[in-house]
Amino acid sequence: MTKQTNDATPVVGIIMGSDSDFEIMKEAALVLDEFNIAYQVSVISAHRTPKELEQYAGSAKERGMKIIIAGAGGAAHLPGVTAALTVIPVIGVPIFSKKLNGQDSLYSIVQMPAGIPVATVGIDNARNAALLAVQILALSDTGIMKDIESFREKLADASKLKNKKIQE
Ligand code: RP5
Repeated sequence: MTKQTNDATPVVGIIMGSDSDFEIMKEAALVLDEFNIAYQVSVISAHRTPKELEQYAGSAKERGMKIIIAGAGGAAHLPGVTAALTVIPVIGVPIFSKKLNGQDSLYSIVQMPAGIPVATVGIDNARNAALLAVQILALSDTGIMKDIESFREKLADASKLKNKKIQE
C-alpha cells in the first residue's frame, strides 16, 4: 500500500511494517499535514517484502526524500534495515506489541550498531517522530522554522493556562 497525500514531491516518507501499525502511524501524517509538509505513506516490511524495502530506501534520496519515519512492532527491524540502505535520517517508532508491551519493538529499534543510527522515539509516539522530522527540515527552511517556533509558543501558552487553572 502506498498513499501520496498531495502533488508535491514527498520530503518525508512514512513507512510501517504492517497495516496494523496504521492507527499509530497516522499521527505522524496528521502532524505533517499541520505543517504543510509533503509526505508519502507506505506499508513495507523488512521481513515480508525485503526487496520492496531495498528499492524504496535505496531510491529515497534520489526521489527527493529528506527523512524517513519508520514504525514497526515486535522484531522491529524496519527502521534499522532502512537506515542501512540510505544516508538520509531515519526516525524509528516502536509500536506497542501485545506479547511484550512494545519493549521488544523499542529495544530492536534503539540498539543499532555503531555507524548506522536510528533516532528512536517512545513507544507509539509517532507524533514526536513527525515533530522531530519537522525540526530537522526547519534547519534549512525559514518558513518551517517559524511554524515550529510558533507551535512551541502555543505549547508553552497551553501549559501556562493549565498551571493557572491548578493555582486557582
Ligand atoms: C511487524 O509486526 C509490524 O510492524 C507490526 O507491528 C507487527 C504485527 O504485524 P501484523 O501481524 O499485524 O501484520 O512487522
